Amino acid sequence: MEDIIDAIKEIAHRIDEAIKMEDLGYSDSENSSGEDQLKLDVQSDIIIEKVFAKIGRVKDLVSEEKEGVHHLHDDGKYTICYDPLDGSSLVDVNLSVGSIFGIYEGELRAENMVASVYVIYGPRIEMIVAFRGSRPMLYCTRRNHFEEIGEIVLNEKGNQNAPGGTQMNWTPNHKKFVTSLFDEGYRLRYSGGMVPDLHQILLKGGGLFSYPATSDKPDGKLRQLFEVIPFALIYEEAGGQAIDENGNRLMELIPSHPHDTSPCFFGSNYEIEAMKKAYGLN
Ligand code: FDP
Repeated sequence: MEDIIDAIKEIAHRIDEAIKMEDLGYSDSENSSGEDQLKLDVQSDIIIEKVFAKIGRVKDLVSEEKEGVHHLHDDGKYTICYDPLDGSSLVDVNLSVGSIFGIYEGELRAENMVASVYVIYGPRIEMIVAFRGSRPMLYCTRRNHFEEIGEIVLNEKGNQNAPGGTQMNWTPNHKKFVTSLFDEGYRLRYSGGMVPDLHQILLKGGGLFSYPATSDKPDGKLRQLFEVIPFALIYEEAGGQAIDENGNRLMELIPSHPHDTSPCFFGSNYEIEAMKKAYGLN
């Protein structure tokens, strides 16, 4: 797996350079979810494809920006599902964005994910790597090299609340629950980028990120393979929980289409238990 992690480090440097040097405007195309693509989305996708093409153990690639599977190596072992530039609507206002990678062995379902990695492009590049069964590890770049910083462990309870989706489309029950956390003293921390928002909660010890079912998006917005399942592994391995609105573990998801979405709740134990209670799940 070291070759794949090294490849992601190379990708991170190249995408970071593209963010800093290249045109931030829109391309003429849409991705497979019907969203306008930035030139940077397309370019990041090409960077990733080129770097993984050199790694024999990568069998297939599935990109959030494209329909279908891109086959690389017949005798490869892993399928990598990735979102090349998550939160790309934040690029033009110069907020942090990220890349997310889910590494699967076998069929594309959560239980077959063996490792998950995300990169955050902020003032510095940082990366979190999680292998199934061990604590996620934080890496930061210094002088252009990734240095291992340490394991990430969530506290039992945090103080941050990152509630996604448009409030007028929330259910009354969800609204009540989000308000109840603020009434307990939770602080609003929501940039609109899944990577920086979940990263902040992980590094500051805990809290809740939610993207619920809404009246306009009954299946949520965030994609299972590229966003939801990779973060579910990281949150569980950090000692937290990741569930859907019925209380099912997101690590049990079986996507029926690569671009399926799911409502999702990621957090430390206290907030997830509070959510289950508010949703009448226990
Ligand atoms: P974006 O549309 O900018 O790509 O991946 C989708 C995403 O960003 C997430 O990064 C982010 O958490 C979410 O959408 C934000 O959606 P809302 O604006 O609906 O809260």
